[in-house]
Amino acid sequence: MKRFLFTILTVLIGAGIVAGSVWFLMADQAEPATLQAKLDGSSVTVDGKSLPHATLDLSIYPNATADNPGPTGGVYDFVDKLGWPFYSPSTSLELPANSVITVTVKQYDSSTTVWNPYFAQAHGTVDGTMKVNGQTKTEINPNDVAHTFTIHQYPQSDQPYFFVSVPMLAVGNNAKNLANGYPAPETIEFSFKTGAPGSYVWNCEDPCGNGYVDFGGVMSERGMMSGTVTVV
Ligand SMILES: [Cu+2]
Repeated sequence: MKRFLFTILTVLIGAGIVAGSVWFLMADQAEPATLQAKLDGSSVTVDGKSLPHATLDLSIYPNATADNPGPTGGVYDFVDKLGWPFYSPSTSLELPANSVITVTVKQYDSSTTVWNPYFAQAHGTVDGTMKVNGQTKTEINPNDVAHTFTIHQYPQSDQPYFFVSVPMLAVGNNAKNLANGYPAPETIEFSFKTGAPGSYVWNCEDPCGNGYVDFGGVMSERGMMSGTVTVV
């Protein structure tokens, strides 16, 4: 009888830990407000098809400051949020379907060498290129990557294939901060085509977090280095 009670107690404690973790992680993963790409009225011809054009502006900051507090909610509200990089103004992105999207990123962070040189190349963009400070390129040096912007499927998905990955050029490690508390940014611009409506995710593939091979922490944190892409 004693052993039976002990077993029941152990199972109940286990269930409590699982339930508590789910609650904790769901609270952490609150989705930031949606940022919509703006249709600008023009159209772009890709593969012989004329498609509507939309733009999306993002920034990547190396850390929050008093004037730029970054995302709220999530684990970094009560750990050391000030020391970690984040995409801004949101990581929840909404894109029009069957359109060409031009994303412009102002990148203010220094480099952490990307583990896999594949993620130092542009993939899934129009013509396979990106513009880095106005220059057309297909790749950058893996040592000069600060972050990546990588859109992909959920595993086991029957939605239209969608994969875009672009490396974000780092500012120099000795770059001086300006009055706003950040160095002058690098500008990365890239365009890609959306297909039919669907729900996707994106994340950074550069080891800018902590934990296992620096892929923990902010790397999986909504509002920082991971988010959603909804094609509508
Ligand atoms: Cu990153």
